[in-house]
Amino acid sequence: MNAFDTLLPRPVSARSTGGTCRVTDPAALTDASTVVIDPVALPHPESYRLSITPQGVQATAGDAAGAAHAARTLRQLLGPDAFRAADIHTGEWTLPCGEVVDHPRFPWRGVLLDVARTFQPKAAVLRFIDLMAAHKLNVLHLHLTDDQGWRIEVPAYPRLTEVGAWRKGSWTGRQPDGDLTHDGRPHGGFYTTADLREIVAYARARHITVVPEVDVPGHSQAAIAAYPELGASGAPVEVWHAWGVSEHVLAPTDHVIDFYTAVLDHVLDVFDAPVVCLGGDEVPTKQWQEHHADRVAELGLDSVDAVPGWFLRTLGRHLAAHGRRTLGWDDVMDAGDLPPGVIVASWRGEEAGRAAALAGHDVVMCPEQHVYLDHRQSERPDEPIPVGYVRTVEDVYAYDPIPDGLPEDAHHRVLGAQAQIWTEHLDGPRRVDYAAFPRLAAFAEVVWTPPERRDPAGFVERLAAHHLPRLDALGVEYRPLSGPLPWQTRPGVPGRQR
Ligand code: TNX
Repeated sequence: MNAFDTLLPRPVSARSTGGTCRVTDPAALTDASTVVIDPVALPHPESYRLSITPQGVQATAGDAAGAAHAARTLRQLLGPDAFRAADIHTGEWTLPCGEVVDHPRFPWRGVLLDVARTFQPKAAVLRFIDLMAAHKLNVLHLHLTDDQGWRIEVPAYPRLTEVGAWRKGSWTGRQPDGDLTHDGRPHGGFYTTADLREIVAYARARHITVVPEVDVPGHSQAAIAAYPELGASGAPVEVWHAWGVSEHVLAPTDHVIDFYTAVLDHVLDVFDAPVVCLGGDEVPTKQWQEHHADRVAELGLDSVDAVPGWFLRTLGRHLAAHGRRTLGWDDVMDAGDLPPGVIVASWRGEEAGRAAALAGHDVVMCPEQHVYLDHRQSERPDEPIPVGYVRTVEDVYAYDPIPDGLPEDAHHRVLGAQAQIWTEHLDGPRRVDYAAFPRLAAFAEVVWTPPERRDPAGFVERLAAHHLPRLDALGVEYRPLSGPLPWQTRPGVPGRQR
């Protein structure tokens, strides 16, 4: 296998021409600012071309993102040691000679990182952005609010983080069965406005868009704990320490809309993404039935089932007035009155994505059956994650983002796909590594590489021989393909089985 066959994600075309090129300044070579931009020669978004001869390297890109991709491909061609930041400034380096022509299959190559269930410190988020960049992924969906924690400082409402960012413990097993015992270890944290500006700028410099999520009208118990008047029942609640779907939802009042409009104004100030996610998933209607029947009638809604749509429409109008689009989980289609322009995140399978695309909506494919990376990776009794279907790296690799049976003239509605890293059972960045990698490497190829260039038969071999050494060099604590799990061999890192 020549070096051009080891690239991940696999390029549109790559061939070896034999021989090598000596590199005297690898740091400059892998700096995107040295790449020539030529949008006429390379009109496709994010495209780049490499020509490596014994005399030198010619790197051309269609745009700045393409230049970054060119630099990332060159780093892979330099070999795994080029991923050790300290090493790249010293020593002798060579590149294999050859030609690469490349651009991504989809514009939305996303990863959701759930920082609400388990807070990820800023440094961990920045590191995660670097890992995404190395895999040519370009959308970081930050799940910032949920029942178990509110992670974004909002100056107008300090209790959101003073109260809402902290819980007294975490449920450690599967879903709760009524018995709400927890581990007794307080958990929390939040990002200041300065932190978030830094994260957004850091991502932008790597051509990654950070899409913020503020989940309404369900998954809101942490906000209700901070400001009980937001809640549909009016009763005081704690930040939740269990997992699952909380019955505590937002009240369908003007006060709540005003409150969230102010929250969104802050979000719009901090995040520059053209898209904001308003959640909309898993909303129990019981509290509206009990406490807000008159209000639902006054709003002219047929039933409580229409309340989530009312939230989405009302807050989505505010986003649209500021030039941003709304992203919602596919539950937002259940009431059948989805406003035009809303992007649907198809998570309960492919059906919602197909239906939304046929109805003229843009969609991001996130089916839990394929790309939920919080799910277990094997049936082994020592596999640490207690939930979900078994999803192996091969399963993720086999996924195709175009829903089965979607007519060709609607394919352009599929913006791409997104892997989800929910963190109920990942208690810190190390466990996030374990869940994300190497499955996220397989996902990177799903969203980047044209179908005819995918290699289901050879992928795992390529991964084991060539990409896991890159992840080792990056210090990623991935799940090995076989053998002991990382914590079963500590501290014996050398000779660890992949
Ligand atoms: C469903 S995906 C959820 C999340 C959970 C996840 C666990 C979605 C929109 N809702 O709140 O974290 O399952 O796999």
